[in-house]
Amino acid sequence: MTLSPLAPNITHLSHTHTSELDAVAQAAEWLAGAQSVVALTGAGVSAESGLPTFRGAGGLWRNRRPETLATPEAFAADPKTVWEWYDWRRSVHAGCSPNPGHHALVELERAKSEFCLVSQNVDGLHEQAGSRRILKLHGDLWKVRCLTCGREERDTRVPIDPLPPYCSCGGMLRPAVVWFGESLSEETLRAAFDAASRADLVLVLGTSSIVYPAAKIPRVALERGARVIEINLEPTELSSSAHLSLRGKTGELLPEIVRRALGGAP
Ligand code: BV8
Ligand code: ZN
Repeated sequence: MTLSPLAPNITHLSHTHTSELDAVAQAAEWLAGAQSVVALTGAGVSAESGLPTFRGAGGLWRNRRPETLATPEAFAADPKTVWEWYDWRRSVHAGCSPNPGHHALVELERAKSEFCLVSQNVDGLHEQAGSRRILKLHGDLWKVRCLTCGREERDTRVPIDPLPPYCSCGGMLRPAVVWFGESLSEETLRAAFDAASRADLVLVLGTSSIVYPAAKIPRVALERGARVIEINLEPTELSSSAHLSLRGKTGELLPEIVRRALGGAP
């Protein structure tokens, strides 16, 4: 266990440290005593369900990075190609199911009266696992919105044919997700920041903490004195500010922490 020079109470644990067990015990103790919990999730939480993350290996599609496809400009220039990327992602998602990390968050929601799941993920696995109190910052891969009449509805066709799809009004449909350079829903963002400012514990799970404004959520909580626990395979932009940064898989560490926090024997 190495203590960061930045703040004496920060511990960084490598996957191999035996003290990782201490960190799991410490995280479980903080979680057991927390009154108001926020969990911020990213693509890493869905990785163990078989979904490629954004910036990790496998995140490329036809050698293009998501940042060059998930933009209004890319869609305007070539809607068919952008839809082919989303259709491919929907087909990959259709074969995936929630993993123990998703299920641990459902248990936490049921056990904590003040709990808010704030997700950057658009894959629908949290809802599939049973999460109900969820703020979807970046939209939903399984919803489409008409560029003409604005109608938004659930669309689970796999594959979608033909691409791009059209609305009954004749307008072109787009994925109902937030692209880079697009603003998030004011209402959703306000609810997320409100939850973060009320929280006494924030779990930051499987995110590189690069994308804003989502990455600001744990920092708002830190400023208000909340504890922040991160679980990630590798160090991130947030690690040096987190009180506890565990190296490991969310699908393995989070269920163990939740099990202990909710009364399970160590
Ligand atoms: C906004 C939906 C106001 C689409 C997504 C310049 C010009 C314009 C904007 C900007 C700019 N510079 C910065 C910005 C702001 C920009 C931004 O933050 N850019 C980044 C790249 C620097 N943000 C925006 O544009 C936002 N809007 O700011 O509006 C505005 C308006 C106009 C102009 C300026 C500002 C909108 C952001 C939303 C973008 N949409 N997705 C789609 O999905 O198709 S974001 C996309 O990234 C996904 O939602 C994803 O969830 C999100 C974050 O990525 P992560 O989830 O963290 O995934 P990543 O692969 O990065 O990391 C995975 C992590 O998991 C890794 O750390 C890995 O180690 C770990 N991991 C892997 N496996 C496991 C694991 N950990 C544990 N266990 C495992 N098993
Ligand atoms: Zn329409």
